[in-house]
Amino acid sequence: MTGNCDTQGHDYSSMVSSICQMKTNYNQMKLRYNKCNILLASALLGISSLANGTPPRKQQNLQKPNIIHILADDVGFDDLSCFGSKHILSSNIDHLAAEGCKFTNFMAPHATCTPSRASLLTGRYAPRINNGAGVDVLWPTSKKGMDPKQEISIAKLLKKQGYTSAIIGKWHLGHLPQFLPLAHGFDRFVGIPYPNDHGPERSGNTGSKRLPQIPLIYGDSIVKRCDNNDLAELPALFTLEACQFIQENAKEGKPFFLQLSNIETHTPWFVPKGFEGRSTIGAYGDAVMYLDQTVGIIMNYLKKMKLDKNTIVVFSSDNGPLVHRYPELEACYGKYATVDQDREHALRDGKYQARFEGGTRVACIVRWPGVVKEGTSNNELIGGFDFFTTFLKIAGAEIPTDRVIDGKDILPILKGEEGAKSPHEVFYGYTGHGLLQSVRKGNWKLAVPGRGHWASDPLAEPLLFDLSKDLAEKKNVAKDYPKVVKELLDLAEKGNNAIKNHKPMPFALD
Ligand SMILES: [Ca+2]
Repeated sequence: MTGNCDTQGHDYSSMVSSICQMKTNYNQMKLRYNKCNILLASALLGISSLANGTPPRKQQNLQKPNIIHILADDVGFDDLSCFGSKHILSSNIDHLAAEGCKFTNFMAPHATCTPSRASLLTGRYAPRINNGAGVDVLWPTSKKGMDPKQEISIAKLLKKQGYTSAIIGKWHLGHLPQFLPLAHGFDRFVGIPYPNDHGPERSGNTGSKRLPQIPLIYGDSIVKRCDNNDLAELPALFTLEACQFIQENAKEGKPFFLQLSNIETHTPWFVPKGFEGRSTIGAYGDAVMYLDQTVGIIMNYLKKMKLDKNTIVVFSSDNGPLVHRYPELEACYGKYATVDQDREHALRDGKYQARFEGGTRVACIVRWPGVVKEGTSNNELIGGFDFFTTFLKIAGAEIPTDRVIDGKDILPILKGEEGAKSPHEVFYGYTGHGLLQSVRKGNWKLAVPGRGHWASDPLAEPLLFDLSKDLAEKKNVAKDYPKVVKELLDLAEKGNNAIKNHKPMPFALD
């Protein structure tokens, strides 16, 4: 890289400094525990060569583009300046958007980490996972996970096309070895198995403070238990590891798939000292800006490696933002988990519920030079699981036919082809275990009555919103359109039956 700058020319000396400090920390850890594997050592020692941006030695197969999905955690739809934030300047992500396309009608597709990530990797609504058992938020005490014997991950399918795959960052699909990424066909995993707020400070659902310190895992081995200072440094480490992975594949001339699931902006919003107070809206804003900086470094590195033209880069969040104050979290982490409820959002509600748009509609950007038109915006409804099918088709891989795959090929939409329409006439808002909370058809959105789940209260009567006029879902028009309510309630029943009977969703296209 030229100096310590990101794609916008901003200085990131503090991040380099924090990486160097991390190198020291981890060398000390290595001495203490002698558990550090070769990968860790090579990644840390490779800082200087990474900084030089060594170009690839072998020509990559241009028919097989690399794929990088930068998966943010709990970032709000409008908490990026390119998506309308007036409080958070995300200049590197904005730059990514300027070089690609913004998708303004993108569904995560679930409202919490575990089901959303399961869906991304399998192309299926999460309630279908594990033969219909579904997956919901997992804890360090959980014995369950996404079962590789029952699910086929994108990594496993891309491998047959010559791809090397890595997940770097948060996993959250089961922390026991039989559920970790290597068991799902990933060649590399560097990260934490569950969220950064599932450490000993957290009482959570366990009713005690007996949770262990967050483990940092390489492959399937725990190399370190993270304290709060370590957690603040993890995004830098993950960025470094991502660059290392890119570099190694570039040297080999192999196509790669990288899911960089950095932990920002999941609570606690710890950042290195250089980032404290960088935003004007507190710890959450600082965390978004830290995330933004890591995106800039990745993009700058790709360009220096001359890989950016043959790499699809997707940026999205796994679910909506934390919008309600949680006394339990505040008690654990203070200002690093205290939500500013006065801040207005474009969408109603947020993380934990699929009833309103704020839980599942998130910012999404795709950059692919020569294919995705620069500086464009698209409002067709697409879902996170569509990337599963689309990436596989681009790579020339087979889509599994022995199970229902909900994800559709959205390449025509990515290309901005004239007349390219959403492949989802109906879209469902499910919890990970199959509680249906909403149904969308076109601009009609029905909040389905039923019991509450996490942040959502029980709902006695259906609510209907016209998203074309009321994106914030403030005006319930159910009484004005009883036929629409009935149609969507019928679709809700059909959707539930489709999930229950392992069938495609209503109106799903082949
Ligand atoms: Ca999340």
